[in-house]
Amino acid sequence: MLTRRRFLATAACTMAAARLHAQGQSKVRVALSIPREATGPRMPIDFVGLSYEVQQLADPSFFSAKNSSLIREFKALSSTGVLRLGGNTSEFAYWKPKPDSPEPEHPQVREVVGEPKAQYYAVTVEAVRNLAEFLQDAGWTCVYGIGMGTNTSARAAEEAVFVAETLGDRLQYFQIGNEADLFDRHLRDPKTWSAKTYLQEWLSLSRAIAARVPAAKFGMPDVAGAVSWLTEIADQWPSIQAPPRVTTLTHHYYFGGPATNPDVNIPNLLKPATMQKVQNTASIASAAASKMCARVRMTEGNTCYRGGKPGVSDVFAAALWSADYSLLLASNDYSGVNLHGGTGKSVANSVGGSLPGDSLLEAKGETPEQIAAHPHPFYTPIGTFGSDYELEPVAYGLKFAGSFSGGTLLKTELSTKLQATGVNATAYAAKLPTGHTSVIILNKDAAADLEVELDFGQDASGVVQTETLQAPALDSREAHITTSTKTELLKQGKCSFTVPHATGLRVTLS
Ligand code: BDP
Repeated sequence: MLTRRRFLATAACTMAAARLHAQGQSKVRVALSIPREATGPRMPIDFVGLSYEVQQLADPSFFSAKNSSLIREFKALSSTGVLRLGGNTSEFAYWKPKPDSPEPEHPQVREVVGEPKAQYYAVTVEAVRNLAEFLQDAGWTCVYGIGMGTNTSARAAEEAVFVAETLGDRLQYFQIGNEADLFDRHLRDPKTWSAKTYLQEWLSLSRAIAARVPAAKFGMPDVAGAVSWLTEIADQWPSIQAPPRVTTLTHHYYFGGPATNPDVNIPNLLKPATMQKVQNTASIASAAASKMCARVRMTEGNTCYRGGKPGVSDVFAAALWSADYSLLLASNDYSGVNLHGGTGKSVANSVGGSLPGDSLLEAKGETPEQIAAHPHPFYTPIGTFGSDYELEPVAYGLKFAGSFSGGTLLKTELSTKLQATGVNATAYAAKLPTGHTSVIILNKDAAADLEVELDFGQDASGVVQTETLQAPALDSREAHITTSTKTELLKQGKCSFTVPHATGLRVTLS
């Protein structure tokens, strides 16, 4: 069925496709040899994840077994994903153990434009019970965010006890505080706040939790951008007496922002230099994690902070970005990626009350009806439309990358070889749990098509199947993953494919 929203999107993308066609296209040939041995990192089966604001729990019916259409979309994205609860709003939640528990006193915080307002709300036993049922039905686990900015050790521990009991094995670990590297803006004294002071506070909260929940595991420090904190913490770790159990080092990543920033555009999002920066951060983060015998997870991120940018975050380019981004992190031994999203209201509240992307659309003259046809927030992997939910393009990229979950990556130079052709493309390969070899080629180029010859080795044999990540154009508000019904036989270990511009192709040899 063509929904009203889809109709608007289709009209926009037909125009975009025509525009790209007019730019003219070229075809570039390249041969790629696929190594036989899987010597790279293992991509966990729960690599795929989503991140939501804790404030989403203020409506206990959202993450509940009754919200079956949301569960349907979670399952469509992954059968074994990880829901991370956190975000700026997590600093203003308070635990309400009983219906008549009074609201606690809150400390004074500074109000800063663009930072969340100090709007306190309760997280209740009902919300946590419903969350447990939601996770059970979706087949997902949870990284549960407990506030740090305005919380107390006693309340944190009390909440943790109930969450651990109620979520059971659906709980992966606790995270305490969101983006503490930015607390100097509104929640702590900028003169004294540092990775060191953070660690002291974190230790007192996590020790209070571990005292009541001895099996508690933690992910930290969940920084916005200061990955140097991961290194500092890893360096200080050996001097900490009996530290709580940290399984994961975490950080966030937004390509750019806010929506009003003209540099947040499709060419910049997809250009190789963007991924080079991601690689630089990933090298620092995974080195810190290996010092602590932990893994890294990118627990919150997306294309454009402060709620995303229409025309960049909610279009097919975001799908190619998220596929590439996720696979690059997987190649750096990350345990997973949680793309941030949720309802427009919860994310608007997390950034001070409104989404800059909306003002952009108003200025462009979009009608309220046209504006409502965009997902809110603009980057959300699952859009909310009335009482229904839809997977957005950015989620399709994550899903496409997630097809390697459970597999072991092959260490390859495929991306280097592709980039030497001058085409903006990357490629990754994995040995799947089935033993089959699978290759993903992401042609992010706006114009050049690729003619790829894959060489699996002289004695390789079998049939190849393909899956395509596609849309009419980079700026289409849609994405599709299509499995070809045709299979091909390898000839002398080789097979050839066209990967059109702005397309992802997955080739699996079985
Ligand atoms: C992150 C916050 C999150 C916001 C997001 C954004 O943790 O709560 O929703 O930025 O700006 O820094 O979109």
